[in-house]
Amino acid sequence: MNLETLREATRQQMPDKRWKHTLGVVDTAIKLAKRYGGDPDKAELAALLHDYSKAWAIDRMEAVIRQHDLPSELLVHDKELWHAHVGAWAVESEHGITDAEVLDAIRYHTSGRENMTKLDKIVCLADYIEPGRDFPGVNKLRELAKISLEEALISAFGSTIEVLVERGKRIFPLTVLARNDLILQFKLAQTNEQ
Ligand code: DGI
Ligand code: FE
Ligand code: FE
Repeated sequence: MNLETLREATRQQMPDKRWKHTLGVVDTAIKLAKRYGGDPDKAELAALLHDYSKAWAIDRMEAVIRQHDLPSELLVHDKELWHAHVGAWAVESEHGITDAEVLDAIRYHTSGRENMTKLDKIVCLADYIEPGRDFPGVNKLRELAKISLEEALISAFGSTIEVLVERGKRIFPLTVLARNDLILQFKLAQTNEQ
């Protein structure tokens, strides 16, 4: 598996704007990995592939979920969640990516999950704060990202949950589990520091 081939294949899945976002996530993920003692190579690969299926047609994603036994629960939640699971399936089946850590970081980059790995956290946070992102509160997240992966993600998931509630949307349970777990991890880390 050659990184240049993967890069080209990924670029071809998406419009230019999404590709630019992807490059921003790659850059940011590598920086976060270096800052927090993660693996920069895995961070680069997972970030490159994180939105592989983002621009796929809804019908195509639904077919993958149904035909390849991805969690059917996805079908009753926001379609924005689908590309993460479908993308992990796609890069494994189309490009032979087998690194479970990388596949999980892609699979959970939107929702998060309980017991997020360092790589999960890095990719998820890089996705929120890459330089091209512009939403209320993004600069606060960029500042928090300099202090703590956990604290930044607690805030990021909190804002996402607030927006979903405001819009009357359902919340994927993994996001709530992820946030609860991160709060516990963050508190424990603070207690240990004292
Ligand atoms: O693919 P991106 O746009 O780069 O970012 P993403 O994969 O984090 O997708 C974010 C979108 O997913 C955002 O608009 C909120 C939406 N979403 C819908 N339901 C949920 C959700 N995000 C989370 N974390 N949890 C949900 O339940
Ligand atoms: Fe995404
Ligand atoms: Fe993204």
